[in-house]
Amino acid sequence: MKKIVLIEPQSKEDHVYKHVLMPRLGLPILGTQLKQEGYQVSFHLGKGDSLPWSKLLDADLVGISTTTATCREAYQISGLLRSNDIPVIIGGIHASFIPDEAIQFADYIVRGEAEEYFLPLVRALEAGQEPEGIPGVSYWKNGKPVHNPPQQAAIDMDTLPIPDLSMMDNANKMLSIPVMTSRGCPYNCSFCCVTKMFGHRYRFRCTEKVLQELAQFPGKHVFFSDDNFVANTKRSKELMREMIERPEIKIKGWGAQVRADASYDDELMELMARSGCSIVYIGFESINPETLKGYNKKQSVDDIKEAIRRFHEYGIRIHGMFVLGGDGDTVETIRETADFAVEAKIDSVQFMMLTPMPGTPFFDQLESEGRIINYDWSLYDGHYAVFKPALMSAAEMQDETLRALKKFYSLSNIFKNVPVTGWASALYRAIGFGLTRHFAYQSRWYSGFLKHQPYTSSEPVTLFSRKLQAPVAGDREAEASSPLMVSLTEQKGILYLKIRGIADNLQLKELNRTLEKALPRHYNQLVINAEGLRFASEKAAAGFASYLEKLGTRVRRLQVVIKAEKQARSLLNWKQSSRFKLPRYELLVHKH
Ligand code: B12
Ligand code: SF4
Repeated sequence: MKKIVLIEPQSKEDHVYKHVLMPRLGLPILGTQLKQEGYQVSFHLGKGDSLPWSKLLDADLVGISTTTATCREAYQISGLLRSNDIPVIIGGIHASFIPDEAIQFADYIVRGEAEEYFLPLVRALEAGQEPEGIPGVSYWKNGKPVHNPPQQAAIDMDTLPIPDLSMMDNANKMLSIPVMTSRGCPYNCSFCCVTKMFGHRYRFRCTEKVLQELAQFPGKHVFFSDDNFVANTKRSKELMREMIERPEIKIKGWGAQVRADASYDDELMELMARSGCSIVYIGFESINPETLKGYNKKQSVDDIKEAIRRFHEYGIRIHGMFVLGGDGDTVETIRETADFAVEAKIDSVQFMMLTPMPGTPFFDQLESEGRIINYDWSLYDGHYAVFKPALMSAAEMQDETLRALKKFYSLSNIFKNVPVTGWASALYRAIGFGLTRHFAYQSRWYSGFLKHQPYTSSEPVTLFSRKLQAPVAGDREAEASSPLMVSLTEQKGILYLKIRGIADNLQLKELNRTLEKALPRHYNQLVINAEGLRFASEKAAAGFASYLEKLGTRVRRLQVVIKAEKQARSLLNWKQSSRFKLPRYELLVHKH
């Protein structure tokens, strides 16, 4: 098992951050560990279509990272690889919280922090052993998923290698280099899944090691990929002092996520400015005190105002991050937030919609209240209203948030605050002007979906159940076929189509005609369970594959569940094409 390929998939949905080339550091760290043990490792960041498929199909093992918004892309890639007998391990924050879902698409899952368990898992697989006893690993046994108990202790940060980013194919194109100095967060905001994944205890790498890593990037801008870079002010000050004093640290500047209350510490602010901090990303979250309380943010609106004033005083730009849609928020709150951001002269903002991320108490609460209206994980990136807010409709939240973004990134506001924010900020706002309009155009389908979406039942509802076309006597292909049993149900906004029987081309045509009429106009996800479907001929299999392609243009998310590997291969003509164009559907291969 020498050739290991690691993939961080990007979402297909349009998204402001998808234009930012920067990996999360989990896979680069795990890849470095493997490299140090003599494995041949490559790391790729991108959408399925952009990946080097010839390399992927030549791998002995593939590891894929997930967040909630990118898990579907991960599942699609995994399905295609597994149908070619390439073992796949999935890890990352989403798989850690919903392992029962993720394991359906993988051979193995590693839950939680993986640095102590990935290598042992790879070694066990090489030796043909079951990963029994490796903490945090999920795998298949006798057709059932087994979840080993989770790891007990958090990883010791000083045992981690410096991630070797050279294994990433387009590393030199990164405008900002990610460097992680800490994990964990002592706070407990209701919408955030970080503490469940990395814990409350704030752990950090020793200053020496961080400096060693920083010394690799002269002339580059660095982004500290910590959740709260200055949660321990003593160590942050020590690090910044060294960054100022050490001649080998020649980075161009840096940015990091910090809390608003960091601005109250004068010495810290002074050191941040002197060590090259050019921008801070602050979770302001809301200007509605009730919402701040509901989020358990432990921050007041005055803290926000003071932070803006003081960071500007020290010449540091502010990217203000707001989460709209708390139970105390109305349409007015969203409008007022846009006005506040303009008036307070924040350099740039992100107005995200509150999103119930799996693993958070907020997700559990909304789930139990039946308020989640869309379970398409690819929309869980803060750009889409996926639940029913308390004091407005989901469609209002969607439209108003976009309007607020357009207001902040308006032509007038690009230039309005230049005397305070400077030209660099104006440039960001100008980019934001383009991105928000592009996003508004790309996402207009979702607004329509929210206004019309009629199906949200929590129990399955049968929309139709039918027997399709009996075999025609005298036709050889039809004689090999049997009636197709087709049923369409809906649950939680997802349509499930189950097809059983042996299909010939005539029946497939009939299926096409029936679905044309039966499928509702406004829906987002269709799951076709074809586990019980067989084909009367190769021609029929090819016909079904092209039918799925066609359907994939009508449905935003199409998932096809199949059982036999042979059946999977007959569907997969994608591999033959010279340009690896992936199918428009996700393949869920039930191997076990
Ligand atoms: C840096 C960062 C960014 C960067 C780079 C993003 C990127 N490439 O995804 C930027 C600023 C661009 C960004 C943007 C966004 N981000 Co961001 N980001 C982070 C942050 C702060 C650090 C990431 C990191 O390096 N973590 C440290 C490494 C070590 O962790 P890791 O990669 O998860 O890996 C460990 C384990 O998960 C596991 N593992 C991971 N993958 C695999 C794979 C295998 C095979 C195995 C065995 C193990 C394994 O082992 C690793 C080592 O222990 C995290 C918070 C966090 N603490 O993780 C948020 C976070 C990942 N972001 C988040 C979000 C929501 C976003 C956005 C949607 C924007 C937004 N609304 O704010 C966008 C989406 C970006 C995208 N590409 O889709 C959420 C994701 C939540 C979720 N459940 O999906 C997080 C967790 C923040 C939060 N507070 O909730 N982000
Ligand atoms: S939002 Fe930030 S401060 Fe709140 S728990 Fe998450 S990482 Fe910590």
